Amino acid sequence: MQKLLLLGDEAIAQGSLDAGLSGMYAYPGTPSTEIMEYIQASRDAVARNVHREWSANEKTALEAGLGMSYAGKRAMVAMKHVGLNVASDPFINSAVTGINGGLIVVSADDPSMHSSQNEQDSRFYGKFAFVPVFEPSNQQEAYNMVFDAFELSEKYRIPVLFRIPTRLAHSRSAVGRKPAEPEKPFHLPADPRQFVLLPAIARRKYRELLSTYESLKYDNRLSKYNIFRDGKNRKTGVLACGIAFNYLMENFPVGECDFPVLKISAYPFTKDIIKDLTGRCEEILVLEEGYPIVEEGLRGILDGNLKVLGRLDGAVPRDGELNPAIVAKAMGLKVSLSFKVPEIVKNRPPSFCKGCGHADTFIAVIEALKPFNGEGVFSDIGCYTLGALPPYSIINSCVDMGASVTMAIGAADAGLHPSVAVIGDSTFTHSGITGLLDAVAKNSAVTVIISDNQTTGMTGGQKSLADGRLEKICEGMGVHSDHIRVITPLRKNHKENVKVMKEEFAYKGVSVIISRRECIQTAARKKKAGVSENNAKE
Ligand SMILES: Cc1ncc(C[n+]2csc(CCOP(=O)(O)OP(=O)(O)O)c2C)c(N)n1
Repeated sequence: MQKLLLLGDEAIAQGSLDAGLSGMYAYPGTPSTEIMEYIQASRDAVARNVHREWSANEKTALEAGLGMSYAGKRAMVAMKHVGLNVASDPFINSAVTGINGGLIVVSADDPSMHSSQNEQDSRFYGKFAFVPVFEPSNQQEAYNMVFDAFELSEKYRIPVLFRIPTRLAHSRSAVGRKPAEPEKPFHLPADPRQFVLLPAIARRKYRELLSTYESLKYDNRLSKYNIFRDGKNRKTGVLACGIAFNYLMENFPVGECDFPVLKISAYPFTKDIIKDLTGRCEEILVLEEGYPIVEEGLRGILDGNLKVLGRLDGAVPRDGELNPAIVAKAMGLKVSLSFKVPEIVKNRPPSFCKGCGHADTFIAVIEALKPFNGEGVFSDIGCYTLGALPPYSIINSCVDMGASVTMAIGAADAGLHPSVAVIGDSTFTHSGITGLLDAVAKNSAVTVIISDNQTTGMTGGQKSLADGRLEKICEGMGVHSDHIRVITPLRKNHKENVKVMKEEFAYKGVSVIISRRECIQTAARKKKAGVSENNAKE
């Protein structure tokens, strides 16, 4: 058996390729990005011509994945947890239509919000959509689960959700590979109306979905990942979900854990499996990364007859990421912090890279706003959000992808002038475009500054879909060409850039300023790649 040293993200990617994947669809977002990047770099994927292009956003990615499934092929879709909010409409409805070729949706959660706006728990979406959820506890399990997930998906004709947290996505472990499976042949759905959610069809399909969700609990492809291990110490039974099981076991590097432990890595599960714990223990400690979803359910089932410890009673912190030390404390074990964090990896405040075009854009915005209210701008999510920090402190909002444009519209409606949005090129194509259409349709008095560094910088420099097309997109959407201005954010152009901004801020209609300079990180990477290519040719 070949073994590879893989990140959790890469284990899922490799598993999908070995399980006969035909199409990968994703929008970048930490900690999920490496799934697509691994497939894009895979020689096997290139040789097989597995589809592996970035999508405009998570919703378009999921819908394209569903389309590939419609055609009978296996597809995978990946995103960060908040991306599932964007994709939630097709996600929930795809459970009702059902699938044809196997469909896996990977949602990578970010407890403790290392690089996210919230720490929502994707398992919630599984229950919400009546979709089975796999929550691997380690990289090998993640790899193995992909095979079961595709089979389960095809057997029950249902999409399957994978939930992984940052630590699993971004840590490496040896993963043994299984024999590779061929891709599924192209075949259209037997029922031509399967994907037509007219109310009469949807009602029938929804009832089918509810009954499928019940049957799933008994399928071995899910239940084999929920494992009970008995222990002599019967006072406390531990129910550990996904990676929390790994954190638990890290407290027992030598010898066995002597508490009875129920590991949960797949949902839904039957109430019966809980009896292994409730039947022999005085209290149950629930360890789960994210929301107290299982804990809440357990408190309901047990009706106060058994003590339940977890996030809801403070045995475990209510928010934030778990780790082996938190688990040890909750269990009354000795907490051994054996690793000292070296100086070099200590927290450093984030800042713009030296020579970043976003910084020069903000310096111009600050000056151009002075004669007006000078109150700042609506911003969006990307490297440019650092404009919220000193010495700039010019950003008043960062809510969700695309919200800068639409919040600026609402504030303009309320009388704010100038109402200015700052958005990156990738965020603009993700979900700023539709907001701009609103602005054009209503002739809102807003200025949208697209800080175009020609890449998706924040997530590592993925392709930006609007590259070379921004002016045409804005014009095509109805922004008057007189009010589509292109500037180059360099110190030497500062005066001219401030002048352009002042003119557009004064205008009482829709204007777009494209402030374009390539991301210096991407430029450096390209240069390096070019150099090594030249060297290779010599
Ligand atoms: C719904 C959603 N999807 C993905 C992300 C992750 N993410 C944050 S910013 C960003 C894109 C940034 O690219 P761009 O707007 O071009 O700005 P840059 O970082 O290049 O300055 C992404 C993908 C997110 N926060 N929310």
